Amino acid sequence: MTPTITAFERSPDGGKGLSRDTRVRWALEEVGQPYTVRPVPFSEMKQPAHLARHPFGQIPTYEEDGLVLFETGAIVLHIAETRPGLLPEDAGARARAVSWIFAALNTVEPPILDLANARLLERDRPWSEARMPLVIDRVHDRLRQLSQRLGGANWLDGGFSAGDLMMVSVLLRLKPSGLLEPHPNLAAYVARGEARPAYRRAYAAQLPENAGKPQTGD
Ligand code: GTB
Repeated sequence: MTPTITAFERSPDGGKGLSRDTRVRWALEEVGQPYTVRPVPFSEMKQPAHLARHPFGQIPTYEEDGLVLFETGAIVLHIAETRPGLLPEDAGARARAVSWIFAALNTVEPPILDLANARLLERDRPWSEARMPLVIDRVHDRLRQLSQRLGGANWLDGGFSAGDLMMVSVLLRLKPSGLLEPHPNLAAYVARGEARPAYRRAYAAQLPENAGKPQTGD
């Protein structure tokens, strides 16, 4: 059965590819899996039909043969485990790729989200200006560590994997801020991810003008 994912009916980023359905689309494109999209209007996100798919009323979700998943980490891992192309064959390398998925979501993404919240939601608070340098420093601390580990390699651990897909997806959120620029190997890493044909297809598919068109997955 063709999987169905949910996405914002109208993404607040206007099609910049920053909503989390993009990483799921990207994973599906990498493994050549066609999919359909169920757009969810804001008015329906916290209604029972969508809460049955996602307990927190968010996007994306993933449905296939009666299986309903939420959380992009779980969804991308499921896609990678059920189709070839996103995880290495070797058991150790596979486990390390999974570590990078978790690292992207649990270690690198939180300070990036904190920065987004500080800029978007907390700007008017009296303490906002004083806190901002701390928030930015925490992002740079993680970027420095990641940059050191990546060094001159193309990908985090051998060939491109679901770990890179998740890490690049997380770092993409920083692109408009310019915070990647002091870490040139990370900026190049993100650009390598964006240049992948599967990413290009995922990006094109999430553009508002392509909503509702069939997604081929190849
Ligand atoms: N941990 C979950 C996951 O990884 O799946 C987080 C899912 C999540 O935050 N979903 C967001 C959502 O549904 C959309 S992607 N929000 C609605 C709600 O919580 O009610 C986050 C997002 C939103 C907007 C932008 N943007 O405009 O740039 C970027 C990212």
